[in-house]
Amino acid sequence: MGKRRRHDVVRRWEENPILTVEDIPFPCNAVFNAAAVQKGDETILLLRVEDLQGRSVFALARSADGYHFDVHDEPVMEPCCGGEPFPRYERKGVEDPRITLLEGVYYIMYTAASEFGPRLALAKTEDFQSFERIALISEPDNKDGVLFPRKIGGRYARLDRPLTGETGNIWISYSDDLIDWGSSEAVMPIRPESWDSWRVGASAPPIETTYGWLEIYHGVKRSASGMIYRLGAAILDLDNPAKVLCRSAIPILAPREYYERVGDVPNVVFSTGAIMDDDQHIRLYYGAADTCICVGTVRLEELMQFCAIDGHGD
Ligand code: BMA
Repeated sequence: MGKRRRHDVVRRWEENPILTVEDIPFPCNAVFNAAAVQKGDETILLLRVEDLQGRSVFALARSADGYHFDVHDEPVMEPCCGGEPFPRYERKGVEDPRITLLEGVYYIMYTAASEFGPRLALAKTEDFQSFERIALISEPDNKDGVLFPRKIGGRYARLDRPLTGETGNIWISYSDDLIDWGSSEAVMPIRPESWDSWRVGASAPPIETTYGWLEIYHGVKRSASGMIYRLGAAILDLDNPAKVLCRSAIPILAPREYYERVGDVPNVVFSTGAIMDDDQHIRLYYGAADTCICVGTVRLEELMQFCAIDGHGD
């Protein structure tokens, strides 16, 4: 099912994009970068929707088949509406949510954007009806936070991407309570000679597999006309995820289609959610050109073979 472009191991759904501004029941500029989770028979997306003022809010979409979605009438999280201290640090919006089911609770790690710089924030829901902010959990400049779905070595773990000057690498931190984080270690650096030479960041939350933690990540290259965002895959050691066992030498998905090339930010495929079904088929949800939402599919086995091609660590 879906169309495979030469060179991309991920097959694009033939009816991409699956969500555009036309599908959003309230006024907005763009919809992109959605968190994704399977809850029983239902696929739920938490959409980043940019309102007419240019700030992002979160909205909910539900689907019975993972490809056709209905969007709720109103946003479920808006920058104005968290209690103190959130409004101050969300003045420019709430962005790029990632959902992890951990100990029976759906945690949402997202970027709180303000003039103070991007910070990671954590919220939770149990029913996708009421959402509760928990805490701001990083200093600026930090983005691309993804929570692991279980404790590792007795502690909660997350990947994140602190900026180092203008470039940025993937790090790991640990916590006893999901609020205070430390024991940080660098996990995966940029590769100066490659498509991920400028910045790398975790995309979808890690998926546990027999091979290790599957981490779908984004890599950024700076070109004469701006940044190019592509997606890659890495396998992290199950017991020590700071150890990269395998990393795709070339992207698993790169902007090639018109809707990925042209939009508010051209040449962007950016994922914040992937779902692996019981048969090890992965549905990869991704924002295209910061303007719409698409889906592609790939089997775990195919990804593993792809990573293994000259794909060792750094
Ligand atoms: C990143 C994030 C994403 C965005 C991407 C491309 O820094 O802010 O939200 O999709 O840039 O513009």
